[in-house]
Amino acid sequence: MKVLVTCFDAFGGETINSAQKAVDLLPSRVRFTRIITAQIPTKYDASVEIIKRLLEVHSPDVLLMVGQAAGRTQPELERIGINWDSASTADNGGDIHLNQKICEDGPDGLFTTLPVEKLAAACRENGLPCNISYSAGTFVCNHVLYSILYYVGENHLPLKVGFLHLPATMEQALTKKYPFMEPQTAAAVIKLLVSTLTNQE
Ligand code: PCA
Repeated sequence: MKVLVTCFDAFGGETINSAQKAVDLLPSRVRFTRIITAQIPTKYDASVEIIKRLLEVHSPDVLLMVGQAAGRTQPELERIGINWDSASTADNGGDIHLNQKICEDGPDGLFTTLPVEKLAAACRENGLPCNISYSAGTFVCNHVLYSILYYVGENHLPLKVGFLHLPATMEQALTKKYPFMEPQTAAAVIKLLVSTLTNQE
């Protein structure tokens, strides 16, 4: 099995992205599964195009996108991407999307295709916190999640797609009073998700 794990670069005035810190710690294999990692720019359009290209190049069985959601108390697997962009924060290309559909003809929401309940339970059984979230927000992460779910569905691509949002790191919590999780623990959560998916093969 092959899993593509993506993360984003720092955005919104931060100097690091907790997702990048965690993904940087991943090994290239977990059990019999190959892990390919890639960092994506936090830009509405470029991020989607880069992930589409990575899917063509690597043909993974699973795409797990990982993003930072400062303020969350624990890692959360997203259940759904919604067809809506609206954030006053500019992306890393200076683009601001306010109150607009992502895809004019697309459905209002698209569910992720990983077994999120089972995966979150597997993490907890192994002593790692993980929960389900029903909103990936309305910024770049949700945009990418919805766009890729739409693309994979329209093109009948044989891969499962999921999204994990991570809390801030301790370093980020020093200046803002975020709940935090260290990258080593966040990486352990990602590894557990991958090995649980491998066990299901
Ligand atoms: N988090 C942002 C975009 C990039 C990232 O890591 C979000 O939740 O939309």
